[in-house]
Amino acid sequence: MNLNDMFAKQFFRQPEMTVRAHGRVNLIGEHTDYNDGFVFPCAIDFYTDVAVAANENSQVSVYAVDYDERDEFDLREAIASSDKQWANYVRGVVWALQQQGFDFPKGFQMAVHGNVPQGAGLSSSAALEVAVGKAISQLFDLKLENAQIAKIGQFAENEFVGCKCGIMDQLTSACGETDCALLIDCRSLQIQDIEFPKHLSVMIVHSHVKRGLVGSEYNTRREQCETAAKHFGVKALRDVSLAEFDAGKAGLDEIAAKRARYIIQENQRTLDAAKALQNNDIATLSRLMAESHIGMCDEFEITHPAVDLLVDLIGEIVGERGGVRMTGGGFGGCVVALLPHDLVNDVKNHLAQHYEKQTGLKEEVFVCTAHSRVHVL
Ligand code: GAF
Repeated sequence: MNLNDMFAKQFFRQPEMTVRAHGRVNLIGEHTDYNDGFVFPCAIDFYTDVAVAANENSQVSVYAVDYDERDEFDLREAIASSDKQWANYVRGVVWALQQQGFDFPKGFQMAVHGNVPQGAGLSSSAALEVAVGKAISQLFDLKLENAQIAKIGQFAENEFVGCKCGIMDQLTSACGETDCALLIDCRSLQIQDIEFPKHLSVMIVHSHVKRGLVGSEYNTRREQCETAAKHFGVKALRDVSLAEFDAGKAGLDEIAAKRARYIIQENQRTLDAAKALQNNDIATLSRLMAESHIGMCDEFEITHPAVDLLVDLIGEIVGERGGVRMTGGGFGGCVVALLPHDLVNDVKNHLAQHYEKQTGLKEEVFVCTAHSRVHVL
């Protein structure tokens, strides 16, 4: 049954429109977004769809097809957290719009369905936030720009859900470009689209490591970065060069110093990697992605042994003909590899031979292409 039919079954009418927003994978530039730095993601094949229709009253009713659950709230009352986690992304966006003065007079009915793997670090929550923001904007003619919708989604996640994430995931979902990776300046929100070389595949491999403590560890990393920025007397670590870091690190807490060094280097690597991809200089890209992974492992301390193993196994096949590293917030989740199409099967076979044997976990491989921004279907 398609989403329109599911909507009709729940609400006894047809939706006015359906909006689609994609998940994302980040090629390089991890945890740099909330340091006002650079990231280099693309939107991927997986998406969240929301079908909506306006109500005549102030009631909001949301049906999650994938959980077979329904959430209801009234716009005339203060919006509180729900005990259903998925519902908080919808409530959070409505709350964020209200907080920012976008009042809409009527409620709505909504059906949600997504296929972004959950808990994989591929931004299922950002895709939901962006789809909901776009749908409300279209439904009530709020005329929000896509970048504004991304910011509303981030605000919802920071202040309503409680994860102090940066802007990367929402902005990628809101502003993706077909066949391109986006070099995003997370301070100015300027985006440069860089086309993938035709001979490369984007491979994502899910480690299936159960991610625990992601939220709290994520927020801790952010605090450590902020402590370091304060030490250097700057707004964000984006404003510190490696030379300034080396000259001024005395007195900074050892852990915060490790985190800061990683961020400062990762920012530069991201800029260099975007240039390398643009110039089809895959050997350089390969080196930068490898250095990024080592930084995430040793200095930022967000990888996991099973994820490190995936990176090693893929690296054994790909060598300098492609790059591989963990992607996303960390503590499990996925690795991303850029590799020539003709190596895809070799990598799959190599992983099938070794990963499960050594970890007891089964890898899951997705080969993706870069997709376009949030849109009405
Ligand atoms: C998560 C966050 F939501 C992003 O903002 C970003 O910080 C990422 O982790 C790490 O690069 O996806």
